[in-house]
Amino acid sequence: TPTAAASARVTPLEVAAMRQAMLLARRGPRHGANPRVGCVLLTPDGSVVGEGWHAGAGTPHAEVAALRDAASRGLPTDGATAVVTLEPCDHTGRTGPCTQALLAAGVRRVVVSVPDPNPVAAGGAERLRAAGVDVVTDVLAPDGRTLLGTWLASVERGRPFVTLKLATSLDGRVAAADGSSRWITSDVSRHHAHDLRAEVDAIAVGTGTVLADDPSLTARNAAGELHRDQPLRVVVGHRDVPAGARLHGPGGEVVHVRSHDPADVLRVLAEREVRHLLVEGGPTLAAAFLRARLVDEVHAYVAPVLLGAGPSAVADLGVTGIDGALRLTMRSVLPLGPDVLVVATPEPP
Ligand code: AOF
Ligand code: ZN
Repeated sequence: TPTAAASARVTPLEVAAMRQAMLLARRGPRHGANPRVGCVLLTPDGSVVGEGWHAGAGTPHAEVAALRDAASRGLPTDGATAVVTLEPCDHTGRTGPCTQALLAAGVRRVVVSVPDPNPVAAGGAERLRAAGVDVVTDVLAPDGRTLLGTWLASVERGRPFVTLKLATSLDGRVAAADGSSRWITSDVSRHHAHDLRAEVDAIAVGTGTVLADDPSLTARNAAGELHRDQPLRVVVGHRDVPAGARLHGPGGEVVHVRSHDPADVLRVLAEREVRHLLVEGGPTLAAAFLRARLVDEVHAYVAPVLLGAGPSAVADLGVTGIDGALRLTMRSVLPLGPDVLVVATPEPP
């Protein structure tokens, strides 16, 4: 395996520095256009001279932050080893290329966990080797991939990673026969779902849900206060959003995609560098994403409530016989107060 091959070429101090770099990376935000990345700079004898992490798009990359840390401590980086969780970038995006910064600082060796899958930024390892730097990749790669999470999945797919959220009664309904839907699940489940909103880049609902429920689609804490970063609010469908809708209140920017095709929605969002989309309903939008095989993960909050009538969480999927059922793989079941959260993933197409 690449990991075994890499481990033969790294020292125990470098592996320990990689674990530290991964902890540093976790200080960065889980959401946003950019990945979480950490970097530790070591002298040739293995002492730490600088540490850095990436705090989100537009801020310095982890390598540059670590070089600045060393400079601010008055410690030399000449001949140093950079241990970094993602392959250093070789492009000028919102900031300059990390390859150039590392070379200018005299770094002679670079230890990487995961190669950068983003075509515009990739090529750093190649560039550094061409400049005579010793580069080792795939160190603790499984942990490095876990750290990158939905960012990596999104870049690999070339579209946002899609989580479908359902909140249902035990018999799979999202509202009673008269349309009333507040509150099927408990406040424990609702707070949990709000934490998920704070982790994603965008939340989508159909126009039917806007008209029926008038949601605000904001990420709030248990006290009802808005988080600092708010997800983009995406309305899908041809009907207009009423001028007085709660969506027009404080929160993230509102984007209206006048199409019923989930692929159109993902295209618009990919252009805006959305990496993680949460589809919150209603049943028509959920079915459209499922039929298009554009759901990566389902989060179902299920309450011990029976309604016996009323709309189900997912509209017609075109399944006429049991052989055509959409089968998912159970990933986890989490009790949440009186409810449970089921996380399941569809079979890859
Ligand atoms: C690195 N170190 O800490 C991060 C990297 O627009 P920019 O300039 O912020 O570049 C964003 C891309 O750079 C991002 O999509 C990913 O490929 C890479 N992120 N690279 O060398 C870092 N965060
Ligand atoms: Zn960079």
